[in-house]
Amino acid sequence: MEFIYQSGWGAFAVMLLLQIPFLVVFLWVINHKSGKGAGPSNTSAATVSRLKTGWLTLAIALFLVINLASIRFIPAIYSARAATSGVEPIDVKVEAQSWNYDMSAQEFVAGKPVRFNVVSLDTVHGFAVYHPDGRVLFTMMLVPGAGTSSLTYTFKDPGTYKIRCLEYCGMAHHEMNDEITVTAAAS
Ligand SMILES: [Cu+2]
Repeated sequence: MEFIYQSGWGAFAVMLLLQIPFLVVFLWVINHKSGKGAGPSNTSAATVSRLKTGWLTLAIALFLVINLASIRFIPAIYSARAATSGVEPIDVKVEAQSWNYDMSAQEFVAGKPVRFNVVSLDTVHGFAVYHPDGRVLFTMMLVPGAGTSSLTYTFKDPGTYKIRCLEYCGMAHHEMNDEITVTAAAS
């Protein structure tokens, strides 16, 4: 059971379990409730059936292509890939506490995987890392008592990365931020 709560694949499996019954009902309805009579339309049942199969195939193909093409952007997936790339990640300990972060290191080198081991000491906090251009690279939700969450990330670009809490955590939540610096890899 722990697998379901503690890994990205667990969440993925639960999502599939929720979607499969929905898909079965959806397919049953469109197969039983449509194309029974021509109704106001003059299109023959055979043509409707052909069109329906075509559209469904297209929709399923699009669904698969978009999902497979975007799977590498899922944090659990790129974290797992970075963790298994063979390069030993640099471990960083992060303690989140209202309303700041205590980090064991804040300077990293581009291209080297960094494993953030993050824990909340008091209430629910977030740990979101922003690229220098403003994009959110990833965010972690930290639940007190749930232990340490780890995510491995490999920074590509040198620069100053902002860290912000994205879980409302009280009066000074808006001031809960920090920075890390990524320097270019020595060539
Ligand atoms: Cu916060």
